[in-house]
Amino acid sequence: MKTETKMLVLLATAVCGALQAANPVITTLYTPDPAPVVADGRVWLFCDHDEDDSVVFKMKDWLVFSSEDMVNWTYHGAPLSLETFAWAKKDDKAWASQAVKRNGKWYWYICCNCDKGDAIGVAVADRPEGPWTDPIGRPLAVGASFIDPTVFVDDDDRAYLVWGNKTCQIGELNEDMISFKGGWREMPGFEDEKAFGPKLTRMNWAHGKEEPIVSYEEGPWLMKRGDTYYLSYPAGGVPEHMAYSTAPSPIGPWTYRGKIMDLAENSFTIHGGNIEYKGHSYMFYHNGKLPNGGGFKRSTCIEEFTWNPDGTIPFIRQTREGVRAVGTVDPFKRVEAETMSDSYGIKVDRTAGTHHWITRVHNGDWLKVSVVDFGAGAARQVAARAEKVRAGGTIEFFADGIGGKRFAAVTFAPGQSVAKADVTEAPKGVHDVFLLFRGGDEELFDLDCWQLK
Ligand code: FUB
Repeated sequence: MKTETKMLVLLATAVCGALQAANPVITTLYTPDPAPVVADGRVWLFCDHDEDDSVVFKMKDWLVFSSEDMVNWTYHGAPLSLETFAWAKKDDKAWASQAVKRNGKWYWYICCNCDKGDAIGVAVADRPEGPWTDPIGRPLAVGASFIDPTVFVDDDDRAYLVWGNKTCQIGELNEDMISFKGGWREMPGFEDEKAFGPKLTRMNWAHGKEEPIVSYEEGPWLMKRGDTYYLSYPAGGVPEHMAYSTAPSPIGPWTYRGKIMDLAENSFTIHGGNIEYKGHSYMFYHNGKLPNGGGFKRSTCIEEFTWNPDGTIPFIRQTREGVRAVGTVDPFKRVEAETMSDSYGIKVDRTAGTHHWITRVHNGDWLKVSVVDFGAGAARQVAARAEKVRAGGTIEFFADGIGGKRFAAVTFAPGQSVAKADVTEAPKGVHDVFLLFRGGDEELFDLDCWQLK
């Protein structure tokens, strides 16, 4: 396709992109099995990572993002991988995880394979971006179908880990968060239909007959609201929907409460959990709706919901629109290039550490930062910093959509790491901002950040 024609197609895509769905919320990588946690005034999103070329589960590392407004997410890298755990098989099974902050330290519970089978591991860090280390040098628990750990610290400071596929195991953690008080056991009542829902039937080929099997599949999420404990989980066999049970204690007795969500679009799994943030309730889950997505290339989505007056969880509809912003972005402070609500064409670096940037930037690619607050319209200059300039190129800044108001354009010549330009007709108030990348056919630059003055 000729460059000008390609530009027209991409501009049309970008304009539609501005008006369209906010789900999935991360567009630069595949982000399955989202595990959100609120800490230090932000929502931290821990997830695993389907590789771009996955055709079966191909997962090597775990990712971290955060947000203060629920629509723009900042990438904090891939600080944890199978390499972190010396005992982990390096067989692409870096599956679902959850992290929690306790007594100033972060604990990230993951699952993968070890020589003896399915294993749950734990890593510890001082901050979500890491560095993360393995504090025990061995798995925390090993057993058949030991996957998908969820961690919960109760009001009385007792902490629990729950996990399992077609089994649901619970163990109380010691205060150190890296050992169990007395081992673990199957969740009481796990086989009871009143506790975990009507059973399904499955063909037992060895015995040549159908047998009943629990509806609970995997991916538990344990939380508490008031005096009630909630365990939500993918259920119904595969493809999975999301269901939940409630109990007066973390070990039951559980009562099955029904379906929370239908099957995820374009994905045979669904997996997630809920949080409260800035007075809103959110359910995180994944689907396969990112371009080229599918059952092995899944992406984090978010829906807001309102608890029923009786404390039950409503049925939550999956939407393309996602959630509304609960904050704004201040462009007069450094805005990381890897902070965005949507994008086209670009990727992010795949490193650990605290410094990150966007990569694979080509002519016609773009990113969107939502709800940017320009204040009274005093912006005079925009400055951008490149992590690495390749062929060089221009960033055009638009308010409210590509083809909307172009208020600045900065150009990086090869070898130039900072580019500045005057703002023409500074926008006032809150707008979505688009950064459109222009240049030749080569890769243009890796972008680190931008800021208004
Ligand atoms: O992401 C790999 C596996 O798929 C997870 O561990 C399961 O919960 C399912 O989402």
